Amino acid sequence: MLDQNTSSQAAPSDQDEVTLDALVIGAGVGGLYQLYQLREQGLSVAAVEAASDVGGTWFWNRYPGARFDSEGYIYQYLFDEALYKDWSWSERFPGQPEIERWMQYVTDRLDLRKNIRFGTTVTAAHFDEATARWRVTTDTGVTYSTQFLVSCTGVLSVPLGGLYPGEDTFEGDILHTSRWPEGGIDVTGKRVGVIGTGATGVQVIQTIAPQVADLTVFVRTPQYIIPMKNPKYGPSDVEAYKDRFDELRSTLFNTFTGFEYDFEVAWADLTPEQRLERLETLYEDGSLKIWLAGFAEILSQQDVSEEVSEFVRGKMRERLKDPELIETLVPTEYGFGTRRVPLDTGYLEAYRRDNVHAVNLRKTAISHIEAKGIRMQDGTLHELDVIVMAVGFDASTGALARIDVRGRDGRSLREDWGRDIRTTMGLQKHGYPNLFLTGAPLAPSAALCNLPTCLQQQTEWISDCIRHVRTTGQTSIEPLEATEDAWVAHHDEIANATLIAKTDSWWVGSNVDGKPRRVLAYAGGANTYKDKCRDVAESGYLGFRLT
Ligand code: NA7
Repeated sequence: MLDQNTSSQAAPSDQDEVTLDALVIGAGVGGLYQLYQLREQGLSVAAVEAASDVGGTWFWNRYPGARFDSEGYIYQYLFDEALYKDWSWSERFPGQPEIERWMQYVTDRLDLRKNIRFGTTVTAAHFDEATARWRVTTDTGVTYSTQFLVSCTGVLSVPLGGLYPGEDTFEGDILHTSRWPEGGIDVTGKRVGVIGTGATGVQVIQTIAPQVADLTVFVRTPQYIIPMKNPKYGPSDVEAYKDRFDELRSTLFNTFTGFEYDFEVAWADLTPEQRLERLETLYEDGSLKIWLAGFAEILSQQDVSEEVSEFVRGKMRERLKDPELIETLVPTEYGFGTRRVPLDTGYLEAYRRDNVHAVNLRKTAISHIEAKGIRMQDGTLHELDVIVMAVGFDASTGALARIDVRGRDGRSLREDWGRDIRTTMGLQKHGYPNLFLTGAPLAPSAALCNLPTCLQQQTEWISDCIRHVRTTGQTSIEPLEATEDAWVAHHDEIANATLIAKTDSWWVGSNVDGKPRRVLAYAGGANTYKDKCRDVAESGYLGFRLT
């Protein structure tokens, strides 16, 4: 039922207390589509967004060189052919400014802005059992009473900070990549230090190396690096990918990682020569294909992992040439693809420039940050004008755990996840009726997926679920404890058989002190996951309590 005092077409109210059918937290890729779907269903719905505009990840991550590692044409919404085809990418892997423009295009085209309240951070969300509604508090003083609450808070939205003592004493600029100011900062001719060499660090380093006077990169865990091929798109390229719209729509939701390509051949079925030939072909594609369409066995079999890892190491050694750089920058401690694989454009070659220096933190760790720069434990001081923190995020759980979320009986999500990170299919959590999650742990969208594919699937499932609750005359839905136990057990069984579980990274939460360790992403495949979600819906939500 629509509430009397709101309308699905209304602008976000200026009242201090707003009553809604549904509130969406976040206006990124997931939040925008969720808002649109629920509005189309006729619900009174609004979204709140901490930023001053839409975009989520693509609003915040405006650091130099930020760009897709997914092909642009698979990083789009597929529910509306015209919406898809009326946007044209200028290259295979577009950069942040173009991505942000695309998100603005989607927002305006779907007329979503009027339903979004920007500059608003949710501070608390408490479930009131008497009314079966969520009471949501924000930092602007506006509160919401809503039947359904959907978290689209992003997988990588809480930057890590305060990692080293003395950060506040630094006399130059110190900033996290995901808090890069609009308009940028001028690094020309400056002495810059970058801490962190994940997908973000790689993009920053390769971009600023030619601009700065001096670049010092603090390398702790090196990455397997695959060179990106990023051709510009002319009209015929654009037409060619748009012609594949129907094919993409049927393919993307049926692959292991939501990309257009998938694992096709078994390692054991090929001769050593054929394996090498296949690896060379995939490497030459200049995309994530060698990882996500190579050999699935790299995720579970140590011998295959070692052979493929050695193939990539060989390519990296050829590019780096210098033995000291090879020692610092070629990974040996973990297997290819058990952490997120970055694509690069001259990242490795940047280290061969005279103005770029790699500091191997495995030999000498950072002691602290002080007024003039970064002091090492051996006493060396790296004098700097700018420190770039490319140190990553409190992923998947971070944003929601920073909100005081209370479910039935006053239970706290922060405390629950502080003990053990559990969800039901990454979509709901036992004890928290009518709270829906996207990008949350125990679903592929937590890491192992082309995000728009998985976020479209999850938000569509949530919309269908909400429709079911309303049309069957119920007021709330919540997974049973046994359902959650079964999903967690299923998730763990698959996850713990992979080499991902044995490898430290944000994928297992090891980058955040005290975070309970669990493989965050469902590793059974986005395709399998989608089918399991569909089965739940088709069963009439068996294993869920509808009241
Ligand atoms: P990541 O992938 O978490 O990388 C963070 C990097 O920062 C990584 O190299 C870390 O080394 C390093 N790091 C973190 N803390 C420290 C400290 N205290 N000292 C030195 N180095 C540190 O984050 P990104 O932003 O690059 O990428 C996140 C995702 O965005 C990526 O996976 C894609 O999905 C898109 P460590 O590995 O911990 O030794």
